Amino acid sequence: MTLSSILRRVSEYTEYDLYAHSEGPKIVVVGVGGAGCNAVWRMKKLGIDVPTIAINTDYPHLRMIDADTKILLKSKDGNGVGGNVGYGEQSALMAREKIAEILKDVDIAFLTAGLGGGTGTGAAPVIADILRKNGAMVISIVTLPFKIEKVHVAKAKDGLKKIMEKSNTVIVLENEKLIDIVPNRPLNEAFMVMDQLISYSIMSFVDIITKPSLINIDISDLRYIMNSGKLSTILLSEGDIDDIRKIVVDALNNPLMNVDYSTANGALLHMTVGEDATLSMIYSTVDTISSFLRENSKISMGARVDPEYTGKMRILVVLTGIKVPFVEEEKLKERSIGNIFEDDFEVK
Ligand SMILES: Nc1nc2c(ncn2[C@@H]2O[C@H](COP(=O)(O)OP(=O)(O)OP(=O)(O)O)[C@@H](O)[C@H]2O)c(=O)[nH]1
Ligand SMILES: [Mg+2]
Repeated sequence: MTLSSILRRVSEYTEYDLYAHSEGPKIVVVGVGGAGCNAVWRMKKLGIDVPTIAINTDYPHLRMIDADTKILLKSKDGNGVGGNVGYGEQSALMAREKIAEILKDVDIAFLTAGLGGGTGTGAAPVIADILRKNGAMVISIVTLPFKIEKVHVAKAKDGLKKIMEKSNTVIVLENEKLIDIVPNRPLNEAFMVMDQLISYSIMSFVDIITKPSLINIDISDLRYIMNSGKLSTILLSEGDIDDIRKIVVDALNNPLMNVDYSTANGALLHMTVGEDATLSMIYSTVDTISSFLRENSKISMGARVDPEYTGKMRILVVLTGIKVPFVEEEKLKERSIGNIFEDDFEVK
């Protein structure tokens, strides 16, 4: 992206644009299965301001959590489907019409599930399909199980393929990465870290779309980027504006996903900056990120001024078209995140 195109985008921004988009797209967050519902619950606690929908076959769990709408899918005893993906899929198919009715008129859906169990893995692709057929853009955010959850891993692999077929993009996060980040914490606390990340990412996304920006990312930008690659990852970081390179490096060094960037062909970059931000700062952030993408990659950017960010910058990057070893079934190339860190940034 060139400076002139950034300037063009800035000059295109008018009061009229704000007015024209004031109604905004209808966005919902849908959590499926135990992990998905937990993520939705966390977002509710954090004050997300778009409707939340929790879907599960597990009645006691669904009862316990907080969401704007809860959908109980049928299972034998109301206690989940015990890891049976076929039952999970069937339970959603049986409720197809009801789900379609509740999720009608949705423009953008964030669909989240922990892959590996029966309900999330089986039902989430069905729900994504319903949403797409209703005309919604579906951004799925899923977690992959720990390697030691052996049976779950195989189910997750199949589930991931299915959800990829039904979503505009699937953002994948690996539970395994939690071992590096919170090695000594009990499992439920480690899951909370993951849920927090999912929640924060979705809430940032919603923020990008719904709040007026200095440079807007609208639904068509989003559609453009989200259709550029089936698998995506989210990178998040913030820091002082005196060291923009560090902010970018920290984002690229995101420890929650082992990805191969070499195939990345699209990025959505959103920056939150203070009133002291300069155009050259924004330009250098965009430039650094785009240097990691292949030539002719699609990149869309937005920036928002928030007085709380004076002297600071927060970036959220959604990289699309990445490879994940789990899916590719090939060894992650040596050009891993860690190596990018050292080779390309010469961080001391
Ligand atoms: N991030 C996160 N992951 C979880 C949590 N609980 C379980 N997981 C992961 O998600 C996978 C699926 O678990 P659940 O979501 O509980 O399964 P389910 O979809 O409810 O399926 P059934 O219980 O078989 O009906 C597991 O293999 C774990 O790797 C959680 O609270 N947060
Ligand atoms: Mg469950």
